[in-house]
Order: sequence, then structure tokens, then C-alpha cells
Amino acid sequence: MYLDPNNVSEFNGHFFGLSSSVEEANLIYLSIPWDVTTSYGEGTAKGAQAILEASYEPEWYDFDYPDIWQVPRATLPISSEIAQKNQKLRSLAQKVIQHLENGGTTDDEAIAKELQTVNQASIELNDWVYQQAQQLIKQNKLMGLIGGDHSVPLGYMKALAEHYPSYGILQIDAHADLRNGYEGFIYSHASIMYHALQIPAITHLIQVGIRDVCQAEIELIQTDNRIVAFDDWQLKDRAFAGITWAQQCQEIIAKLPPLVYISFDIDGLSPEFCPNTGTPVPGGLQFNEAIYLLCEVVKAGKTIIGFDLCEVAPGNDEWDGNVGARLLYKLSNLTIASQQRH
Ligand SMILES: [Mn+2]
Repeated sequence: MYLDPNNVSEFNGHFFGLSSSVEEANLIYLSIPWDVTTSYGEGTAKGAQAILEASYEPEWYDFDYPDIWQVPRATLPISSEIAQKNQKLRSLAQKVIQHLENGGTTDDEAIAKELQTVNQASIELNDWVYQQAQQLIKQNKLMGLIGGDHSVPLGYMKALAEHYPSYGILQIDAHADLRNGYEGFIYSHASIMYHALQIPAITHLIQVGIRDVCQAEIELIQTDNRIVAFDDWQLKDRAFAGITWAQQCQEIIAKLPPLVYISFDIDGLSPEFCPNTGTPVPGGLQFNEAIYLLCEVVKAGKTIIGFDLCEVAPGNDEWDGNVGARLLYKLSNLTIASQQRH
């Protein structure tokens, strides 16, 4: 197919208009319109669609990798079945959250059925993501997963764990996501890394930008030697004391194993870049700091085996989607570039 880099194409349902077939593509985008367990602001189920629509804005030229847009990519259609299921389950989850806000507990009979239905549906979603990822990985495809809330990549992480003997996760996030369930939801957006650490192949979890955590999460960080947290307070304290971001990035990268999965929760960035995300927290990384870190990961010789981008939620304008699209493009290019060395 002929693509003209000087004239971005008409909307064709593919991210960035880069519309190869799945067969010829090196990188496949899988979107998950799911935000069932979202506790605060909703809307991340529409994040992938917002990124998709905004993805026609950025130019294809990448200053680090000028020709990389030519590497074929394909976009799987956003499942309307999952979107509909999400809609139905959200109202059940809302009932649970409402019950808890009114002083009830997760053990109450009044919400037992709702909790069970939501938890079962989350297991089914994880299985579905696992199947999709496994099929693509078997064909030697790279995959980029777009949320949805941060509960969605677990199946993908499991599929990667079957393909690679071991790997590490670089998590950029305002939250540690190490809760053993949240509000009765076993597969909550606040629990993704708790579940990831149950996968034996995941040997490292390096967290960057976290700044909103509970006591139990801190205890897990301190006792599980697979986890290293570069929390936002520490990063900023050291920056104020004159330690450069370049130096701090090298310290972060030194903790990573050779194979790296990137889990990017958009709320790891400063809220000016994600004003409509589900649980925004002041502080966080600047857009360019995040990009710099990711570029350095690749320059350091690490191989990115896959990534997710979660928690983008659209507002009344295109901004959240626009930032998400630019981040998705860079994540994609860096993943491809890190693989091309082999
Ligand atoms: Mn998260």
C-alpha cells in the first residue's frame, strides 16, 4: 500500500492512518473499551476511540527514527461487544460502589451477586485479552494494547510470560496499583501490578512517578525485592537538589532487565496532559521527561517486548486523546526500534 508521509490519510479506522493488514503488519493495536471497576471519574472505556480519532493529528515524522513510520502496523477494530458488556457491568459496579459509600461492606449479601458477576466478567475479559495476545505473539507480531482502565493488560502480560522466560515491567503511573483487590473487585484498575507479580516470569517491577499509595502498597514495595519504586516525591526532591533527569533515568534503567514491558498509565504524567483521566493526581512527569526516559531505555540496549497505554479518557475537546496519540506513536516506534536491532 502506498502511504504519503506529507499528506496524512483520511480516517480509515487504523491508528495514525497506518492501515496495513494484520498479516503484513509488524505491530498490531488492540483496544479494550473497558472501565468497569473505575472508582472515580469514568470515561476511560472511550479512551482508545479518542486516541484513534486524535491519531490523525500528529505527523508521521519521528525525530529519532525518521523512516520508522514505514514499518507496517494494523489496528484491530474496537470490539462493540466488549463496549456493550462494559456498559451493563458498570451499572452493577456502581451499585457496589454506592453501597460501600453508604457505609456497607464488601461482605454484604445485598451486593454479593453484583460483585460475583463483575469479578467473573473480569476473568472472562482477561482470558479474551490473553487469547488475542497469544495468537499474535505466536505469529511473531508485536502488540500495543490500548485501554480502557488499567485492569486490562493482565491477559497480555500472561501471554508474554509464556513466550519469554522472564521479563521486567516498567510502570509509569501516579498509583502503585498493588492493591489485593479494591472495593471488592478482584481485577480492579488499582490491582493490576498485584496480579502481574503473581506471574513467575515477571522478575522486575520498576515504578516511576507514583505519588498516591496506601500503607499496604508501601509495605509490599518494601518487602518484595522484585519491586523498585521511583516515587514522584523522591524524583522531585532529587531534581530540586540539582540531580538531572538524565542521571535519574540512568538509575531507573539500571534496575531493568534486558527484556522490558512498558505499562503506561497516562496519570503518571502531570494532569495538564490528562485532565479527564479517571484518577488524576497533581505532580507527575512532564510529557518530555517521559519520552526521554523511554528513549533512553531503548538507547541502553533494552528490548521492549510489548506495551500498554491505559486510563486516557476523553473530555469536551481532543486534548487527552491528542496527548495519548502522541504517546502511543512514540511507544510504538520505540518498541519497533528496540526489536530491529536483533
Ligand atoms: Mn494505574
